Amino acid sequence: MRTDTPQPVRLSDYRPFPFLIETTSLEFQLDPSATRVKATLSIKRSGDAAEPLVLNGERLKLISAAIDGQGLSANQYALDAEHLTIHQVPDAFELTTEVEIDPSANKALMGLYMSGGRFCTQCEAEGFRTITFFPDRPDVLSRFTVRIEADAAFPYLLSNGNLWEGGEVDSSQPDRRHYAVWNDPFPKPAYLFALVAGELDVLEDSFVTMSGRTVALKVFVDPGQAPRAAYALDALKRAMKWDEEAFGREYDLDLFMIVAVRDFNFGAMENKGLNIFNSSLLLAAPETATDMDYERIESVVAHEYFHNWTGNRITCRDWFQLCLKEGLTVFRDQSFSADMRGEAVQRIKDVKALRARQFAEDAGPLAHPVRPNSYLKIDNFYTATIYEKGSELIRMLKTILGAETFRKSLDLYFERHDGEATTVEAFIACFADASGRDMSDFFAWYEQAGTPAVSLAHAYDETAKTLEITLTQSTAPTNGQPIKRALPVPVTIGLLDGEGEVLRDSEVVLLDAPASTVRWEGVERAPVISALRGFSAPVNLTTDTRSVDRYVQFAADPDLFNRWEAGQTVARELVLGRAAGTPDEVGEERYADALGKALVDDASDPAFKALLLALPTEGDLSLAVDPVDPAAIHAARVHLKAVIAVHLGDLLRRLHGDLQSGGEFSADARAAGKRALRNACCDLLAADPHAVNVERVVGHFESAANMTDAIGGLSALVAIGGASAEKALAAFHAQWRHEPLVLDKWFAAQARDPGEGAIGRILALTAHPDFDAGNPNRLRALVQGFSSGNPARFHDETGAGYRFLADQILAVDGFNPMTAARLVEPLGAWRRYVPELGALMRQQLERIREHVGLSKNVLELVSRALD
Ligand code: TYR
Repeated sequence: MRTDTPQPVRLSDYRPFPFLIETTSLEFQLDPSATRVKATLSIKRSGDAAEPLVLNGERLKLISAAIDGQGLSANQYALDAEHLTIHQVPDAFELTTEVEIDPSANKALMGLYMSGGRFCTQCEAEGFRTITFFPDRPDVLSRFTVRIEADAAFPYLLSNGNLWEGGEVDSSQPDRRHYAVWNDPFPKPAYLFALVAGELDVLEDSFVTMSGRTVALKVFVDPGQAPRAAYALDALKRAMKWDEEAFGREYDLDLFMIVAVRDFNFGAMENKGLNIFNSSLLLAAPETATDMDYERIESVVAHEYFHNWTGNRITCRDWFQLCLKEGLTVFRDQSFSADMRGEAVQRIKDVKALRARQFAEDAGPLAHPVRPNSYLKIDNFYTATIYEKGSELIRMLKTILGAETFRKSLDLYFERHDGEATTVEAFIACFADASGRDMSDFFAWYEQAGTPAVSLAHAYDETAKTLEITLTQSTAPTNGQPIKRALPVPVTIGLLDGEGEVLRDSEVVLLDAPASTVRWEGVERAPVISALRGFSAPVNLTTDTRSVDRYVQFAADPDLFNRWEAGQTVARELVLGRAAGTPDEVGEERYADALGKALVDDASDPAFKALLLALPTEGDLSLAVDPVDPAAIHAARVHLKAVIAVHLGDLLRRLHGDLQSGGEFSADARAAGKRALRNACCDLLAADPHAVNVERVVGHFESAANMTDAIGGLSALVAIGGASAEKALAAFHAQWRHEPLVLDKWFAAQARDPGEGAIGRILALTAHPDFDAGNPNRLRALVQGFSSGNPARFHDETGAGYRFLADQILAVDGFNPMTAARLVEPLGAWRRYVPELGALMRQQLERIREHVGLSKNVLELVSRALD
């Protein structure tokens, strides 16, 4: 058993930092293995006179420290593994420290590290403390000036803000050291600091803001990759324009830079004026990137840019307020994507992701509120709950208050808190003040974990023409929160008749009690109730809708989200029924039939049809049963796919043929929608793998003119298995072995192989010369691709899948705890599985917990999972 129990950080312990750091001047002497960082901080006391100065600092070699130029003697300060404490300091002074760090040894990818021979940084949440001694907390804002010096092997020297000066240090010296000085006029917390140095190519453009200022835009990428940055740059310009129009937000510096790096723990980072991206979310060319990549690039470029206001200009007082910037910014990027790509399709995709990641999290031991109140490692709280559920809360505010008041409230927020580090309370107060409504009930959404279950029952009185709708809600207990309150749940409802004609347009019903009944008069015919339109609240809804009425909705609901949802609900019932031993063959045929009709509806868009064709994922299905038997779900789902493939074979093949596009590639939503539909057809045809279909799938792969089709074909072949899959995988590897981003896809496709014996093949891939656990993209492609994308094999009855995951977590934890911790979740769900599997999952969690030298990151998650 471990004896050292790390202490949690609690929201209730928040105290302001007792000093102001008015300016911060950093001087970097870059060297891959011995970088020197000199920091000069001008400090003023703002708190109690007795307070010592306590700075964060980890893995730093202290060279010297001085106050107002006077070197500190050993008895004036104390140094431990995490802090530098200076006991007595004046009320106003200048502190200078010099430290040495080793970026090349930094495999945790936090702080200053090397990626592809270049220097780069990641400071959110607590990476800055591995660069220099500093109050590394988001409520300490300072004006930064950064001088970077390096030798000629690092031609670009970048940091936040505007470039002040640069040039050669001493041209007579043979190493030709050069330097650059950057100044960021906006006070910022240390987590927004960034530095990049190295050889890069740049793609440039400019943007004229709404007040007529010209902003230079630069995207930096690995040499030779500049053409692949064009789409990101275009997305950036669209995002800048959109934020002006939708939220009145204008960019504030003369320069905006983005840098792409290959080694990055997360997706991207909003450092002021210098965003740093995982290259997988920036580089795109038709041959190498799928439409999904394009879509994500567009949304992440927008997300990081939008942070300039929601995150940078207004930041978080402490990390418990993380959703203040992340939930809001996800909402903003989702709204942007909806405007770029179509509202309904975007909403469906966002809800699918929400259910897959957030609902799963909320249903397990790792459930936590959107605003948590304690943590061991804040890195563990970059979760779907903070991000995706956080965004849903903002969306509900808009639904409840209406678009106009919503905008007014945000205007007030920007005006009131610009330049501050603030809280969720202050944010919600803006909505209360702008609307004149009491928003205190709404706050419970931030404090309460778990997905509410809402149920709807109705009674229609044919003679009185009245309809009564009764809504009830309850939220199951979660870890540490046994008792739950009723939340204000906006339920958007519209009515159709049995022919699919509109009886009533949408209306928002606010359910803000455990139960409530609304009565609608003058309902002329027996209604089909279309509730929770647009997924108006992040809840699990069950209704008393009859199966026939679901088909009415599936064919005719004007709310496209609910049209899609009706189909998913039918499919879910069919799969789960079969998995439970009560197959409904007539129902399966009927569903296939209805899908066939939806496919030939000329009025609907191909992207939407592609979504209709995709069955609920195994993860989604597993959320609807207790306990989960993954093998039964897998088999039942495969069966329903096969029924559809057989029933609609001719139609699918015809569509697949008709949708083939020659001509030039376009990344736009229309063209992507057609490719999505064609790939959905290919995916279904693979579920009925007779010779004609297999040949078609092989043809799809071999004739692919873009990565979307190539991956669509490859995945379908892997699902079929056998010789054609082997051949395709070999060909794909041979073609793309020098393209890391594409090779990630090759690993991911195999990780999702549902075939017998897949675990052995996946294990073997960890020894493949191209596998590199040190690179988070490659690691996730294989390991997360397997644990989250391949439930049939992950839940192998021998427990081999669980063992594999635990081995990977332990191996990676040795050098990159943050990324290791992000792999834990699939095991965390052990309680929801059939007991034989649950016990095996639990065993692996226990094995991880007992591991000597385990990081706090992983320890926190496995302990919570076992609680
Ligand atoms: N703030 C980043 C975002 O835009 C996410 C992030 C967080 C990136 C922590 C890296 C990191 O280490 O969502």
